[in-house]
Amino acid sequence: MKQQAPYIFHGHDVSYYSGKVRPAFPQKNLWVREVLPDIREIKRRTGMAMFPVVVTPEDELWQDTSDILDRLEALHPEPPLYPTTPVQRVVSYLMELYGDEIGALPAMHYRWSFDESIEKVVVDFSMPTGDSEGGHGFAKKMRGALPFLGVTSETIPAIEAHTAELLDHLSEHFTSHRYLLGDAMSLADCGLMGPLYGHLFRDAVPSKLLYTTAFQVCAWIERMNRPPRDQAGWLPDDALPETLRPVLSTMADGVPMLVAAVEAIDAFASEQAQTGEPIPRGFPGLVARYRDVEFVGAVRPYTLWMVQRSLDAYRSLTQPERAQVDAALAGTGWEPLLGLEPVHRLKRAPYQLVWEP
Ligand SMILES: N[C@@H](CCC(=O)N[C@@H](CS)C(=O)NCC(=O)O)C(=O)O
Repeated sequence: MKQQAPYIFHGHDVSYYSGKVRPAFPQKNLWVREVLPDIREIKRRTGMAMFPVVVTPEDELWQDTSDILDRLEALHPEPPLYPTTPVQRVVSYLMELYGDEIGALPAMHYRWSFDESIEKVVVDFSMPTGDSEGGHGFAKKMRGALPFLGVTSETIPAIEAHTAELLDHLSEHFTSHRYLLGDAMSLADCGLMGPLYGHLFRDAVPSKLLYTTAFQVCAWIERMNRPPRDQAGWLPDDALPETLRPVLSTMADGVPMLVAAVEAIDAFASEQAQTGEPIPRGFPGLVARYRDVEFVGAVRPYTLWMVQRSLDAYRSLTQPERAQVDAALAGTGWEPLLGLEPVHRLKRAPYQLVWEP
């Protein structure tokens, strides 16, 4: 589709979810203009003070990174970000799910548990407005919120061990492949940029960790933001790179949380749907295993909407295709997620989550 005007991308360098969408524009050779989020305008148009958003040349407003990527793919299918073969397609959605829902744990910890990271990010937040005090209130609120996000003295060792292991496996992988599925960017890479770019690569404490222990991951981040034109494609025959299995296994540290969240949302749904009230963004009560510790945090109904994306991709397959996916993921720890059968279903209409009848 030929563009008459640029896409307007409301994003921020140190924003988690902006990092996920930004690479899609150069990858698809689209004309884009990035602006700082106009929160008042976003709230006026969507009811939600949440970014990134994209305003199209036709003045439609797209909110939510998964929705944004789906729409870009539908309108500009070449080069594709979404594989159509069973294994690579399901794995892409699972990695997007990891990036959106589980990668937030290390991202929040490394940004808000360390004075050094806070000092830098407060400046990063304040620069666009020129109000040097502006970011301090937010920083204080976020630091105070860490226990509610599940970042506590009990879970921090597990979060750090998870991060170190993930960076090791990714470094190994990117030594022989330029992207997660081979030699072209995919939805999986975009999803992983959420935690890795805005937080881990840009914040003071984790950026040192990346620079000193994960050079190949830094090189991938650079490729994502400035994608080279000579990408050759994903591995042939729907294969997964050998080096991706350990990455998937470490990512599966988050599977018990996702399963517990879906079960809790399902249990909460029947009564909540009767009330006719808007669906709350979160409620307490998530308890799950995370590596060798017990994780206690909030249940967010949005998690079900994200999990549905992977389940829909898996369930739309034929039986033999599902068997291929099962074989590829066997032993990685993702099996319980694909086995979920939530009774309730959420949709976005157009910006808020509502139960599907
Ligand atoms: N699920 C949303 C999450 C977006 C999100 O949480 N964005 C952050 C900035 S990176 C935000 O606006 N947070 C404000 C809030 O949560 O109220 C997406 O994928 O777009």
